[in-house]
Amino acid sequence: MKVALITGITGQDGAYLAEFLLKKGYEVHGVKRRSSLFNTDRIDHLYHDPHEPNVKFKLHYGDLTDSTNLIRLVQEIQPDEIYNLGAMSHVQVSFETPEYTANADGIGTLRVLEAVRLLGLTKKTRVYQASTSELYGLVQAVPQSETTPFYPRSPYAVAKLYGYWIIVNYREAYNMYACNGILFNHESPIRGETFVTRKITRAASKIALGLQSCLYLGNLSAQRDWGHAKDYVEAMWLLLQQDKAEDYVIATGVTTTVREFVKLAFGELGITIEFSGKDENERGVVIDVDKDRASELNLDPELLKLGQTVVKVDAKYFRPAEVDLLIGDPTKAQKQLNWKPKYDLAGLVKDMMESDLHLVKKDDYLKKGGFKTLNYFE
Ligand code: NDP
Ligand code: GDR
Repeated sequence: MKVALITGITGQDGAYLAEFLLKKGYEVHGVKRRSSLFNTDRIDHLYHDPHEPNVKFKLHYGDLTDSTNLIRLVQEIQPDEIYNLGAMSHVQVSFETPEYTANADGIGTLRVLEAVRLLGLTKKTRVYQASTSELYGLVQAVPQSETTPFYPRSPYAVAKLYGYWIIVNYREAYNMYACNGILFNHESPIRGETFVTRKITRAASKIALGLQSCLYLGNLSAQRDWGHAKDYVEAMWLLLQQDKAEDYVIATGVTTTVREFVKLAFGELGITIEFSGKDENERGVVIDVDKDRASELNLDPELLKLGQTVVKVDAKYFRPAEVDLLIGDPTKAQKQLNWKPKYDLAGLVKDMMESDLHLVKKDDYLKKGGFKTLNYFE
């Protein structure tokens, strides 16, 4: 039985990857941070009481900023594979916490590699690094492939640049099986609520139920290559199953603006949005409501009025330096890993909207029953 160690197990990708590896028969260990509230929502369904026999899923307290902790965990677990997914992963927040981001995302990667090296596990343990399309930053060429030059545009991306190169360096210097998955944006129903796709799918659901009046966004013209996280965790695993460690771009090859994503999300609810105005004055207005779709979804078709503004721009969401256009070239992964995503953008939006509409309806039901519902901040 193979043993895997995942940092960032409580995050979107950690949860899907853990599920994927358990299905493959792995023993899965995850590093979770101590927090004052439970932070294991995404993986609770995988958890078993550790007193039961043959438990295959184990959690350990730890942090990427703590090398002795990482060394101890790697020593105890003796993993065949480490997936380093832990990171302060929000680009905008990295402008506010640049030093912490460098420590966790950049030096954190070094700490994982050093744990493997110092414990003499370079021949046994393979390391996957969660690298990112944010490395490309300021557009040099499109579509972006493994050979496109990097030009990071945020403290997050600069920290990840260190992570990328230290992986390459340890591979070359110590002959380790260490590789970078340069993953383009990937989303899902369990995506963090402050990333733009999830912010949109949740807000569209709330607006359709009359629980929110307007969605405030930043740069509507940013273009992203959005895939589904379920497809992308399979690629992570494939990267560690090859004869030779190499770096790969994982992407769909299709790019879409934030504006278009908004239209698709509302479209799932039968609500047609049209955008007008420029820059900070741009707004999204309801121009049609499909009554059949509304009744199919048990929504009130009269709730939204034609001409009603449901999307506005708030400059507070603009970034000090933006990444305007990402579109990946996944040819190498398709050819060498035989990797192909199952979801397209329409499938992704549908999956996220179904889930968020369900969650918001549940919240609404609780609220109407006089129960306290969750507050969401972003
Ligand atoms: P999430 O933000 O959902 O999850 C990040 C995880 O890292 C969480 O488990 C978080 O713990 C943990 N973490 C944060 N700081 C530390 C720390 N100091 N020590 C240990 N763990 C820490 O991110 P995703 O799942 O979306 O992304 C996974 C990885 O892939 C990240 O490294 C991200 O930068 C990278 N990436 C993501 C892409 C995407 O589109 N999703 C694309 C390309 C790369 P907690 O739950 O306690 O906050
Ligand atoms: P990104 O994802 O920065 O690409 O990083 P995010 O969803 O935060 O932003 C995508 C684009 O949307 C624009 N945008 C907004 N973004 C947010 N969060 N909130 C808004 O209100 C908003 N309005 C417009 C942004 O400016 C940006 O252009 C994600 C993370 O998962 C990283 O960890 C990962 O490395 C990259 O994807 C690939």
